[in-house]
Amino acid sequence: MGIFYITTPIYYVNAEPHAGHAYTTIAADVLARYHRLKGDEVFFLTGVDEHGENIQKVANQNEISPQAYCDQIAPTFTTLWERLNISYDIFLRTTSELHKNGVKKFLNTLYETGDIYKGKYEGYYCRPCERFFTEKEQGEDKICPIHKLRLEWVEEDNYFFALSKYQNPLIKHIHENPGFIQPEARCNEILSVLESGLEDVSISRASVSWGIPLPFDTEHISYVWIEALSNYVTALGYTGNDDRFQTFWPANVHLMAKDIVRFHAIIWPAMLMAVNLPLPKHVVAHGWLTKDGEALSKTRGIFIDMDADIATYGLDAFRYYLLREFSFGNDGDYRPNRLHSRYNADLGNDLGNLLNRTLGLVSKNFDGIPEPTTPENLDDEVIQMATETVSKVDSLMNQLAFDMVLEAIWEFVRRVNRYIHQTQVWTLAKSEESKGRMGTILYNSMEALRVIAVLISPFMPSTASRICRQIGLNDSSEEQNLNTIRSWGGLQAGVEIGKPEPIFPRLEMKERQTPGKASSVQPQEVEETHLISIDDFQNLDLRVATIIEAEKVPRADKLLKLKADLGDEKRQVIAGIAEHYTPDELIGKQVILVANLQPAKIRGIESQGMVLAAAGEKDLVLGTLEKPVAPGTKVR
Ligand code: ME8
Repeated sequence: MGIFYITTPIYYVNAEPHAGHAYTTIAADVLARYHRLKGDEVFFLTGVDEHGENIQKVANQNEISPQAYCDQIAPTFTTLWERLNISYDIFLRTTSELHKNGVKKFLNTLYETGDIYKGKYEGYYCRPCERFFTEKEQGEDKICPIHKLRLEWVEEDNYFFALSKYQNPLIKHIHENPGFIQPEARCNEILSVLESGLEDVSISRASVSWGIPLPFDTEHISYVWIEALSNYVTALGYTGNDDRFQTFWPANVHLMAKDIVRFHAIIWPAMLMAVNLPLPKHVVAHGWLTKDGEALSKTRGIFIDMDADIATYGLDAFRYYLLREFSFGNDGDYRPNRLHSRYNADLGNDLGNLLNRTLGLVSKNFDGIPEPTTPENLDDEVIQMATETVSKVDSLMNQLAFDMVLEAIWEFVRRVNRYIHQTQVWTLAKSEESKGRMGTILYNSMEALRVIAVLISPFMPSTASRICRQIGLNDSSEEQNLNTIRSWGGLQAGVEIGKPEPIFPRLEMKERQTPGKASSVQPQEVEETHLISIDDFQNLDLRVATIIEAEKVPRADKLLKLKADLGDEKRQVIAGIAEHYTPDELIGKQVILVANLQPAKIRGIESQGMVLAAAGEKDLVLGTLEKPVAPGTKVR
């Protein structure tokens, strides 16, 4: 059993939380839940950053005291986290005594190291960022790149932290600890900042009154960032010998978006080095969640309507979409129509149907969970894939590759659906003899569902519980864990199954559901559920494309970047075929391209379509044409 301490940033309370905050917090929740499943002792910290000039200003605008203002806003965060089923262990408020006492202790320790000195600060300052910009960062026009506001010239008597002294120790630490800053692009960014030289940072503000006074000079208020960063230790009751602190420090993962990685990967580690504390193991920055390609902004009315989408698709589908759709380190554009497609395809068609058809057949033909008989090759394949999937998920989870974790689980879901199809299990009820075989296949399908339920439980906790109840694990998914799914046969034959009910009823695009209403939709006939209409098929724009260029995508073993000629236009396509084709052998090949697929960014590169291939368990063969035709020809 290991220890796992995970943190989100503590969010500013100058406005209510939005989907960007939800994205980080859901990702942290998934990790916390996954480590609990592994049997680790987990501590999951989130909270709010309540001090500083910006909060003071909003409170003034609202004509209330900053404390009263914070007391009003902080609960909007906890309410949202409850709605999003966030399993945090502590919600830290920086106005709490726990934090204030910890900060005093931390700053005194820092002061005693001799790395703090008093000086005058003159520089360009961004008020919303609450920070000075170094000369290199200011640029010629002196505009803050985040807030697009002109930087102000500010002169102050401040206390400074001798950050510059830590330039080389930080570079050394990064080189000696691969994976300290993730992903690699962010690590390189930090290294280049470090290599171009560090300036000392001011750690107090003379002109701000809403904050924690410096313990060694109470005339000065601690700079909000310095105070906020220390929340990661104050939340553990930092006193140097507190039990929780001893158990959980150093943090395993500090999670955030790329906007604040410099604070976490430079200033915070330097502060820790100064006071002689171990550094966090990983500082992980995910990408930016955008809407229609634009940054979320309340003032500009660019927001993600979480309430509407959760009401329509349910919380678990929303959580699934956020982590399945985007590659974690990259920016991701939130698109309700993609959520809709994933809901119907991945959740309804793949997972929901697997559960429905399995349980439908069990309840129609058996009293409770059927007894398995001697396995055949096909059964062994499924059982082996279950074990492989558990290992694959573990390794991808350690890389925080959430999208790939879910893809690996869904490869298994689709494999089990294919198993049901290959064995034509629904035809086996005819005779007593074939019914034995039917029982084995259905038992295995239920076992597969048990494995799937446990693996998805960090992402979709309520869905996992519902599946567990339906497959006869009376209680919930809670008694299951990563160990229980490492061996096959956890379900007891003869046990009564729960009431089969659809978990993701199909939704039409315009249909907005209210919570609770969803389950009133009836499941379709089990054997018909994989059929599509001719209209569905005609929605696909399939075209012949000639590959005119092909090259490997750097640092992506499976991906090739193709340029395809469609007659009157050229398309760039990222295809997961690098393990099966070399770039050279592709030139001149004619393939079939899904031409009206929404463009997507794969590893940061735009892909404008998808090539069709036959994908077996091990082989992948491109669909080509029997004889050459004009590029762009429609395939029907
Ligand atoms: O920076 N996409 O607080 P903050 C993805 N108080 N993540 C987003 C996002 C978006 N569009 N918008 C916000 C602060 N986030 C400081 C932190 S920590 C010691 C102090 C998430 O309210 C993301 O995690 O501005 C980002 O790093 C954080 O909110 C910034 O939150």
